[in-house]
Amino acid sequence: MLTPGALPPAAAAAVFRCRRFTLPLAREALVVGVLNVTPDSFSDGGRYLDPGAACDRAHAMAQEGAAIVEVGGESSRPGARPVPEAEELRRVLPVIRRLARELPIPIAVDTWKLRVAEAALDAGADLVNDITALRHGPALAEAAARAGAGLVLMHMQGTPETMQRDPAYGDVVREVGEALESAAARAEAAGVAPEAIAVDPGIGFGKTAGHTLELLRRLEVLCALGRPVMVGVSRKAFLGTILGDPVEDRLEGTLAAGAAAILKGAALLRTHDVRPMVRVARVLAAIARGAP
Ligand code: HH2
Repeated sequence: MLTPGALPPAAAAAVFRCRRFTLPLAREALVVGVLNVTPDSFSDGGRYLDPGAACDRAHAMAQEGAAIVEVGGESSRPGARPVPEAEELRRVLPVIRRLARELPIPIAVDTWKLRVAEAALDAGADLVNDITALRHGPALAEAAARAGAGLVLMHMQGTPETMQRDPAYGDVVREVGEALESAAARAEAAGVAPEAIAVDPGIGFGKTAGHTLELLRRLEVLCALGRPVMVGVSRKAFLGTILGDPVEDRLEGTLAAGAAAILKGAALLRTHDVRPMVRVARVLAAIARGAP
């Protein structure tokens, strides 16, 4: 059971361990750069299908200050259907293999499929982002534990295909928090180190704009779980609902919502717009320190 404010955000682990890397969390919120090697992702679909273009983009994001680059081979936008495993592997493996040799920062793979996660870890990925929060059993966590990899557990009500039809909650913050804490406990039971686990409320995954705004408004309750919280507001539909803008024109909304999440204690911001989000995080960290 969650008690709002039971633990201050500072009680969260001060580092996030992902295999070859140990990322500090106390200094400033870290930015996770999104790299979708898919034809149909809602924002960058079709832009990085060529592995060379994808790797160039990953290097650019690292230069812009990303702390992690996340490679995804299956869109999870509302209405999306699962991609066959072989196709997802074909998309992500060449990019992860090359980036593992070249990139000075950790590489995440965005997948809920055990075989894809295992192959990505073999190819050199440092963490797995599971948008189903171990819904398919503990094997994904066991694979992450064997590799010493990080694990992000994201909340989703339903599946991408159906999740936005009629999402419903009693208290969305309490339900999401309890589900995430239970998933994190299962990950620990499967052998993942507590400092290698982050949780994510899953903005837009089986949530109305109202649910999303309530989650952001009370994000400190999730941060009080004492685990690093990742938030992915980047260019998402709730920003279109508020401002009426199309996907390609949601930068200010992304930065405003990202800043709000940081001020509530989010440790990791998952975004397409790395440079501006990094600059926002740096200024907020300087204000929190009271020194440049
Ligand atoms: N959002 C998306 C995908 N994966 N993972 C986490 N942990 N948190 C998120 O908010 C999140 C996620 C959706 O964004 P994107 O990857 O840009 O689009 P698509 O699913 O269409 O590829």
